[in-house]
Order: sequence, then structure tokens, then C-alpha cells
Amino acid sequence: MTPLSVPQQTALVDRLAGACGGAYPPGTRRKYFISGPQWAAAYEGQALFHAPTREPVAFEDVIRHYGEIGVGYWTTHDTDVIPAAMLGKEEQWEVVERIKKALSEAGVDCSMVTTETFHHAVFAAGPAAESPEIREYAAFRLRNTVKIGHELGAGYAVYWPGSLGYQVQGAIDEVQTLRWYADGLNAACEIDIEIARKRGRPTLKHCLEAKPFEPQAEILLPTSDAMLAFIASGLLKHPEMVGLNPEYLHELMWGGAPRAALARALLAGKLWHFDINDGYRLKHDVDIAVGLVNPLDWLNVLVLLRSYGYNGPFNLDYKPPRTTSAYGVWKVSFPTAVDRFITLWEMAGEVIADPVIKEASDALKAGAGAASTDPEVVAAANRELLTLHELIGHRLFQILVGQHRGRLYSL
Ligand code: GLT
Ligand code: MN
Ligand code: MN
Repeated sequence: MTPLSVPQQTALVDRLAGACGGAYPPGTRRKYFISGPQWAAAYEGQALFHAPTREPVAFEDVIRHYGEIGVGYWTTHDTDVIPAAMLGKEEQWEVVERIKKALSEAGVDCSMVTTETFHHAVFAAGPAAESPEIREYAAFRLRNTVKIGHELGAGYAVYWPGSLGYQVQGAIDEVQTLRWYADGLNAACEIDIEIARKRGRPTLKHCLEAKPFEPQAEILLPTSDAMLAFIASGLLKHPEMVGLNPEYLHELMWGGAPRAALARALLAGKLWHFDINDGYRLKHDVDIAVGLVNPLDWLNVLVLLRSYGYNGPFNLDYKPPRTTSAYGVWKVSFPTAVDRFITLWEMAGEVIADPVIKEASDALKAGAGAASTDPEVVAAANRELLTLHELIGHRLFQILVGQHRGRLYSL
């Protein structure tokens, strides 16, 4: 092949993206409760060892692009869109008005707001540090985000307490820190109740998001299960207002099974919001797009969520790789992530309706009818039935690669 100039490269990306086929029209994409984060689309590719590879982008552009590709919901941190110095001041409401205008022009709704309690220097020791003025500032930020959320029409608030932890052992009192963290959430819930009453709106759903490592060395609430225990600890004044926003990769990072973590959240009635992405076990938070690493597991996750009627948002908490250009973010990153999600969601419907899987699952549940308490007899009676577990695994693979629809390889 001959070397390609930049305009030729763009044309090639366009042509090959088209050649992939299988893209859903924006109207189809909008039928799903899929949200696009401001921070994901505006990510410039920077990291501890990495300089940015993309230029800054304004929220108006992000919202417009989401609308164009058919992502109907938008999510943001307070400081993604409002500089920290402006928060709580009159000027913040001018920005909020600009956001409302951009959303309405793009036909996009704000579904979730979240408070950044990890980037600014004031949060060096986390949002629940010993110093009362740091905690008072954190509470102000949480309350302020709730106000902005109501103004933008959001239904959810997310909290990622990744800076709630420590670098140096023994330096903080974990019990006290968790109590202080609960005080912050209580402040957010109380102002929410007040505003919701005044505006005649429902209160927000306040969702905790766990990540097992980063940015603190040790994290006080590292998993969704730890958060369920925290919600039930008695420290929250309104535990019924607080649930979970698990992130697929964050459960995988600690070596857990995301599907099992989601099942535990469902059982507790706390699966309210879900960050969708992909990545690797026991590695850092690479935030790869959904389905690019673990498509079979993702299919199974969506079978679980469809089976148990999850109807909350799917938030594209995915960072376009540093190798993708600003053009590629909208040409490739987000549309293809959305389309893989939709495909996997529809395939999950096929799994649920699949006659082979259905008959195998029903048979497993019917058991062998061995009228005995002798384990030898019971095991022998079920011996052939249990082979169906592996057969179900094979059938799921066939559905993933389309063999159930007649895709054949003849050698
Ligand atoms: C940060 C984190 C994400 C969270 C965001 C919400 S912030 O990017 O890594 O997983 O969802 O605060
Ligand atoms: Mn996340
Ligand atoms: Mn992540």
C-alpha cells in the first residue's frame, strides 16, 4: 500500500467503518436508555505517563455529537462543565443555561450528575478528610450538584469515592472516615428531599460506584458489596435513597465476576445505574469499550439484566484510546460501542428465547426425581442431566458467533 496523507486517512476510516456495516440508525439507538458521559467524550488521552493526544472539546460539541449519533442521554461531573472557582456562584447558573440550550438543541436529556471529589487539590486526602472545613466544602459540592441535577432534569446522582482511602498505613481512622463520608451523603439526600418537594419532582436516585484500586493505594469502599454493607450500616439517614452504580470493569479489576456482583445488587434491590465498558482482570482501570475484551461474558451479563427486568441507564463509561483521533471519537469510538451494546442486548433476547437453552435449563430445574437422600443415588440419578451445563456454554458460544442462525464453517 502507498503511504496515506491525513485527508486520505480520514477517507479510509470512513470507508472501512462503512464496510463494517451493521450500524444502527440514530433513531434505533435512541430507543435504549444509553447515556454518554461528558468526561468520556472529552477525555484527551492523558494519564500519569501519557501526554494528551486530543484537543480539549466544549460541552456543546459533545452534546451535539451524542445527539447526532443517537445517544439520547448525557451525564457529567460538576467540574467537567463548570470550573471549580465558579461553583455555587451566580456564573454557574449561566453555564447551566448554556447546557440546557445545548441539550434541547440536540434532543438529549441529562440523566445523571456526579460530583468530582478526586481531582482538585482540596481532595488530596479525600472528601471525608479529618479537617472539618474540607468536609464542609465536600458537602457544599454534593449539595450544589444535587441542585444542578434538578435544574437539568436528571434522575440520578453518582458518587465515586476513589479518593476515600489512604496511601500510608495507619494514617487515618477508617471507622471515623466512613462516618464522615456518610455525613456527606446525608447532606446530599436532605437537600434533595427539600428541592424535590419544592419543585414537585421525585428525589434523585443516589448511586455509589466502587473501584478496587486507584487513585488511593487502599480504598475504604472498594467493591459494590462493600457499598451494600455501607448502605445497610445504619450510618445513612435515608438508605432507601442510596443504591449502586456498579461499573463492569471495576468488578472485574478485583477478580470478581461482574455478573455475580450485579446479581447481588439486584437481590438487594440496589442495581439502579450501570457503567458499561470492558477490560482485564487484576489490571488498572483501562476503560475499554464494551464487548472488545469479554463479549461472551457481556452477553451473559445482559441475559441476567434482561431476565430480571433491569430498566436503569447504561452509561458509556469508556475512554476512547489515545490512538483514536478527535474525528475517530465520533466516527468510531462511540457509535461502535453503542452498536455492540445493542447487538449484545438483542442477542441476550435470543438466548432467553433459545429452545435448546430453555429445554436444558428447564430439565436441570426439574431434576432426576430420585426419591432418595443417599448422595450416591442422587448423584448417579443426575449424572447425565448435569452435562447440560457445558452444552449451555457451547450454545451460548454458538449464539455469540451466529451459528444458531445457520452460520457454518465447512472444512
Ligand atoms: C472516573 C471514574 C469513573 C467514574 C466517574 C464518575 S469518574 O472517571 O474512573 O469510573 O464513573 O465519578
Ligand atoms: Mn465508572
Ligand atoms: Mn473505570
